[in-house]
Amino acid sequence: MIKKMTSKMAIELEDRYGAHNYHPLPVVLAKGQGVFMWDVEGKRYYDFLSAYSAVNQGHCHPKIVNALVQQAGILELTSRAFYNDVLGTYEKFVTEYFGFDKVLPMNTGAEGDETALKLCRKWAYKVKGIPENRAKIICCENNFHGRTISVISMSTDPVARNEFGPFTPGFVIIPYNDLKALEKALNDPEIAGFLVEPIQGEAGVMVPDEGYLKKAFDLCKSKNVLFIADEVQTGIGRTGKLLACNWENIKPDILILGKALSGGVYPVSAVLADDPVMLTIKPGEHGSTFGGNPIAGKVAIAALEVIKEEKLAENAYNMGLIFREELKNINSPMIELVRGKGLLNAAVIKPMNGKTAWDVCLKMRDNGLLAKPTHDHIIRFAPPLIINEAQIRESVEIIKVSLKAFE
Ligand code: IF1
Repeated sequence: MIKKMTSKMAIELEDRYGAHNYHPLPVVLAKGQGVFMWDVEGKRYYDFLSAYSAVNQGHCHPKIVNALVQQAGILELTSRAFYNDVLGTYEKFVTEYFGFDKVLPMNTGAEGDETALKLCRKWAYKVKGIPENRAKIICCENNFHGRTISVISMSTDPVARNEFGPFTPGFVIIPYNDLKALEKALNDPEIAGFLVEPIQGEAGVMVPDEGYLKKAFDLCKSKNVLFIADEVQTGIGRTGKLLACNWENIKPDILILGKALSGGVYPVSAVLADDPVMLTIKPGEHGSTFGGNPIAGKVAIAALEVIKEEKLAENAYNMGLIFREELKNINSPMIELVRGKGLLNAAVIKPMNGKTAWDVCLKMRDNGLLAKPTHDHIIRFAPPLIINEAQIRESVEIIKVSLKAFE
């Protein structure tokens, strides 16, 4: 007889057999639907993490799940050694959707970032004329672009990088939201690209000054440097526009997407660029076994259609306004600051009576809402973009009651 899984059993199993590279909030989830998740004991929670913004369209969206199930029973994977009858349709769809000439399909965000770095270097040598092996890419302090060796070579977070060296050379790190620093760094003729998150997620939802991205873009253009936007977390409606770059009307030279490109149903990432950049990579120079597979194509088309059909960027914008206002209205002494854009939000928590952001998250869990602290004192609030006003208000009530418990 198989014993029914309990939270305790599931946690013990992960602890015993899984690598200890995570420290999850103690809650064991067994089901998701829309803005909710349920644990193995059947308790319901508002999901205010959305799998780090992958589940923008809501859990188990029927249209996206259906695309996955249908295609899985027809043709799952061919590799790119052959053509398949979905990829071209998806490539046409996604490039028209975002307004680029070409797409290079990958699977995870980190792979998308790696792809963008390679593309930028190729362009540097073939088009810009930087001497081979000399190209440099500017990135920002407190960035988060993933976990691979080259990506963590850009990191300034000791936890992400320490004892993983030696690192990939060729990165110049400048402060985020600092145009003077960018201008100075751009004076080096061997700079090929500037990689930036339009809002820094892992850093604690750091929203740059208005105009920063546009001015940074213009500075890059004046020096023939590629502006590379990592919208893995900020893209696909999350900040109240389809892309966070849309807030400042800029079209990056290279755009990296992941997470919600599949609605969280399947690992799908994409790198978009126009021909002068994208066509610098030739057959055999880059790829992936799974990138561009038929399931990913069908899933991504469905996930992107849902964003438009359900007007999720607009909803994220409207619900974000209400959420931030209501959160500020709580007037809790533990909330030092509320910031964000659309439904990518964070509260800076001031510890009280020895209770930290972690304790607040445990209390919110007990009261039926899941969120995760970052950097000890920040809590991210990022529900699926399908959330409605009544649900926002109920969620804020849960947050309020949870904070009051510590006063
Ligand atoms: C983890 C953070 C979020 C990303 C941006 C690329 C990637 C990510 C802007 C890589 C990934 C994740 C990964 C996740 C935690 C998470 C995260 F807290 F670390 F910063 F979302 F806020 N670019 N972000 O945010 O994408 O390879 O993971 O598909 O557990 O590491 P990936």
